[in-house]
Amino acid sequence: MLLTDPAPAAQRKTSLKIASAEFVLGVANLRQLPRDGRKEVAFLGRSNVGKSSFLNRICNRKSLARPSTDPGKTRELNYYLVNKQFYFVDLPGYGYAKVPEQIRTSWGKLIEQYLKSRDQLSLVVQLIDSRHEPTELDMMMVGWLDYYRIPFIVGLTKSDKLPRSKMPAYLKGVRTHFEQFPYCKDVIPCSSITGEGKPEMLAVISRHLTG
Ligand SMILES: Nc1nc2c(ncn2[C@@H]2O[C@H](COP(=O)(O)OP(=O)(O)OP(=O)(O)O)[C@@H](O)[C@H]2O)c(=O)[nH]1
Ligand SMILES: [Mg+2]
Repeated sequence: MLLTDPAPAAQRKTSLKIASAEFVLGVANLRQLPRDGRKEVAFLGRSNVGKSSFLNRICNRKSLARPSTDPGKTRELNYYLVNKQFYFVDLPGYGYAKVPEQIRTSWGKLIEQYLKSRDQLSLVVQLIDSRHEPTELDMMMVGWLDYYRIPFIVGLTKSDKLPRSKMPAYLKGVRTHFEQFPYCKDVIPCSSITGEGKPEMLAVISRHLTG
């Protein structure tokens, strides 16, 4: 079972420091992807799960990525250059029912093509709302990641909304759910309000960028 992080305690603490982060590009068509070969870490999850908010939190910025008041708004792959070295990619949220079927299908294709063909993709942060069971689409995405052999971690967002007493049992259930996937490297509760999960996530990201 790969969910138990194999790194020794000292290494776990070696975290990434984010000194700079800037928006560089919105990609609606894969032909527009950067060609500079920098490594990428992509944030994936259903619409409104908290991708943009958590990205802001880990970059110590309030409005780098715009959190949506209007779910389904992030329609492009948004590229953020971090420390002038690598990219964080905020992927369009999937599963928002009010988006027309045709657009949902084209987003799905864009995301799948990206995941399957992007050699410099080092890690995917799959975000799942900690107040709900993973949806069918969440499980389909995780299935893709594993099938395409892309290392991923699961971030359980909005952990501030889950009563503390419920977290251990919830976490155990979710870990059991994901431990069947060899490419799932960790499951981390996180909150863009309290900052929970940020050091742990940065440590895993750092290892995948340098490894
Ligand atoms: N309580 C709480 N609310 C959060 C947290 N993260 C995000 N939210 C709220 O959830 C809503 C959606 O957050 P976003 O960051 O825009 O979600 P997203 O996944 O980027 O959404 P799309 O761009 O539509 O795919 C906003 O109203 C946020 O304020 C969190 O950790 N805790
Ligand atoms: Mg967003």
